[in-house]
Amino acid sequence: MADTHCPYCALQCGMSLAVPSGAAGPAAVVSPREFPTNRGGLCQKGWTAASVLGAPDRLTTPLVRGASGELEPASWDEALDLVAGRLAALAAEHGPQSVAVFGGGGLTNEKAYALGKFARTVLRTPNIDYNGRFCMASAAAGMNRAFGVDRGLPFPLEDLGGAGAVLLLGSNLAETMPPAVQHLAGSRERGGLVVVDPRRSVTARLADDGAGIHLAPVPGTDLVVLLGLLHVILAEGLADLPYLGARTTGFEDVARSAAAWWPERCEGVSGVPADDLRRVARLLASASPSRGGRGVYVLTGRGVEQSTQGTATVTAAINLALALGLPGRVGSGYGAITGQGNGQGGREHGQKADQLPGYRKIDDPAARAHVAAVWGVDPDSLPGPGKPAVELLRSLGRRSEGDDGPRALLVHGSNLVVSAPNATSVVERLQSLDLLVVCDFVPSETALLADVVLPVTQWAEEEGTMTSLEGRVIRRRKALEAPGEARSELWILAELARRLGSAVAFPTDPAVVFEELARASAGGPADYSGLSHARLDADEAESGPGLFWPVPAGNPAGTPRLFLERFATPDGRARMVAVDHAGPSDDVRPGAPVHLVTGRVLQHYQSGAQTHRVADLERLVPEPYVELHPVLGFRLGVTDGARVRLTSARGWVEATARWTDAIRPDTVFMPFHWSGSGSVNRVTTDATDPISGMPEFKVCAVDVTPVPLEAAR
Ligand SMILES: Nc1nc2c(c(=O)[nH]1)N[C@H]1C(S)=C(S)[C@@H](COP(=O)(O)OP(=O)(O)OC[C@H]3O[C@@H](n4cnc5c(=O)[nH]c(N)nc54)[C@H](O)[C@@H]3O)O[C@H]1N2
Ligand SMILES: Nc1nc2c(c(=O)[nH]1)N[C@H]1C(S)=C(S)[C@@H](COP(=O)(O)OP(=O)(O)OC[C@H]3O[C@@H](n4cnc5c(=O)[nH]c(N)nc54)[C@H](O)[C@@H]3O)O[C@H]1N2
Ligand code: SF4
Ligand SMILES: [Mo]
Repeated sequence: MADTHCPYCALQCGMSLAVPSGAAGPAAVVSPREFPTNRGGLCQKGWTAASVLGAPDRLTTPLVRGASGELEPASWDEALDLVAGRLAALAAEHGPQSVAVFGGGGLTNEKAYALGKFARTVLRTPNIDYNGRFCMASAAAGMNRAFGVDRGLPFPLEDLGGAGAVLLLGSNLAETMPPAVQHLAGSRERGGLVVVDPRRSVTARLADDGAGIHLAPVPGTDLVVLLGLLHVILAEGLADLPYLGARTTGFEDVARSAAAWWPERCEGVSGVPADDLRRVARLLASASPSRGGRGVYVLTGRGVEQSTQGTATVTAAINLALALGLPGRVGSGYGAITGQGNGQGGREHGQKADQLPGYRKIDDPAARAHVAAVWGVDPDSLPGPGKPAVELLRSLGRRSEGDDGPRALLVHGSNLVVSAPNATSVVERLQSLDLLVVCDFVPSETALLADVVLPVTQWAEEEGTMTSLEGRVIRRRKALEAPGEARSELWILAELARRLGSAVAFPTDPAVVFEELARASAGGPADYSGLSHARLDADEAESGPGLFWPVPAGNPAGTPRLFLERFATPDGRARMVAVDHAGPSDDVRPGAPVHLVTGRVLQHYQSGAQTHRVADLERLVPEPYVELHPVLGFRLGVTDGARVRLTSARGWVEATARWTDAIRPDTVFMPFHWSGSGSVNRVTTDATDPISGMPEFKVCAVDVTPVPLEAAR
């Protein structure tokens, strides 16, 4: 029996794994465990998580593309010698930047750290980024700018329970983190849950029956909704002026920018009735601490962040929270709901293009000196910042004057072919590489394109740490042996480093890697220096709920709530920044008259690489689908259950139409969990937010057409 956490999302539900004696590994039995985020609850993905480990097509040996063009089993020596030899040759001929690395927010802290270190010290390439750019980059940019630090929830999730009101923008928590819904019970009882989503999602329905209010804006117009709410707060004298004076800068500019967005003007752009905006603004104000309320939380999810104005929208949400005097007060605050299992820790320890461990900036001379000393290298040997993910992917294999894109890519923990925006062009870029190496534990669509596939251990087969959506550092524990020859990435990176002649040490024991990570993070914003596996184990044995960073060596209790005294900015005040609405990059137009929004469904996880291999989940949601309103269906001749095609400027996708009145009639919704002709990322845009580099997954313009019966398979 091992106490561990679910392998999937950032809620990191506590669970125990038992392996019946005599049974093979995947027969492990999951049982929920008391942990503050899930309190004994699990979703269907968590319950069935162990079965993926025994998937019939689990990768158990390295694969190398042979002369026949097929991937064929190879020994570890053959595969690693081949990879190291080709990486060395490319670097010698074209320079170190000719090799690129793509990481993932599902990797443990130890693996993410080792990957960043490997890129900077062995490959010496600036070209490393990761799938968190698709996920948390806008929230991170907005929080860093306003608060000087980015911890998704700067308070324990349980704090939500006491609030009078929760404003949830672009998050479908009831499907993406079901056990977290219990933390909304308090605000629902008090009639204070406000959900903003163009769909009447499962989460939006939680606001029915007097539990709160659902606002359904035109996709991509949340910034206007937020400016309208701020306008009402200011116009009706509901702002917390003493707090604004004592704890913020920039309020005057922000107030001026909101003055131009009176509710009726907002209604014209967002479609949200002006009276609803007033009602919500008053509800939030009456629950806010300055008016004697129980407290308010403003929370954002991918629905508002995966946008070319994602950072601006997060900034507007933070401005609203600051105007109400919420951040840095017990019982109130602003937070962004981190997505991937280690989406928080994965964005702290150096797999981000501009980052060194401890959430340090790679262009900061003091940070370079500190981390280089831990790694035993010359600070001047460390590369500078690289390109954010979408730009990096676009540059792969590109050859033109003055533009020599990477020729090799190592992928660790992402299934780009399905999950990257404008995916058809990503496949073209991957195919133009001299060498594609994919580490995975199942043959994902991306692995199937690779020249070399390296089988890894995952989750219940390894020790490590993860950092939950609240910045709580927790232990992942090994319960079973990995099948066949699957090896940990820590070992793979060490073996490649050795073959590439590096003198830098790459320990393979996760506890030792963590010790080094802790030293490298010391003094940085995400300081783990007071932590070790032993300390985390001891804390859990005393039924401590994990430790929240920063945990500097001098403050071993950790920091559940940030900003209570000051923000992490030079002057200690939160920075308010005026922002304005520009609209999506790909707005509806003749030829593409319908908004397409994308997202998730409870039973499937991300690219589906894992959940499509779980029979129970596959049975519940067996095929890709598109949600549309019957009014739109009638108008376009797309009946319920028929096959429908969505066409954008990038390409087309086909799926089964599902009629529902839970969506705006000018909008269709499609989850992104499928590959091939059902992969919605064939039509999404790869336009990005100018500050965060985050792609605009959530909104694009499509033409919606029925697929004639004879053409539909
Ligand atoms: N079942 C399941 N759970 C998951 C995951 C998964 O793949 N499957 N992935 C995990 C990860 S990595 C992440 S990042 C989280 C994501 O968690 P969420 O952010 O909750 O998930 P999404 O479904 O992507 O988007 C949320 C909502 O945004 C809405 N939306 C779309 N466009 C707009 C808009 O313009 N404005 C507003 N206000 N809303 C809009 C969609 O209708 C959708 O209901 O989930 C995590 N949990
Ligand atoms: N249209 C649209 N597209 C989206 C989104 C959206 O809302 N709409 N959301 C975006 C978001 S928020 C995210 S987070 C991305 C996620 O999309 P991806 O980055 O594709 O995420 P996963 O499908 O989880 O892929 C992770 C892969 O890593 C493997 N893996 C798991 N553990 C390990 C490990 O320890 N080591 C290695 N080497 N491999 C491992 C898994 O088997 C899987 O193949 O998708 C983005 N794409
Ligand atoms: S909510 Fe997330 S962490 Fe919890 S069981 Fe489901 S997928 Fe796992
Ligand atoms: Mo994500």
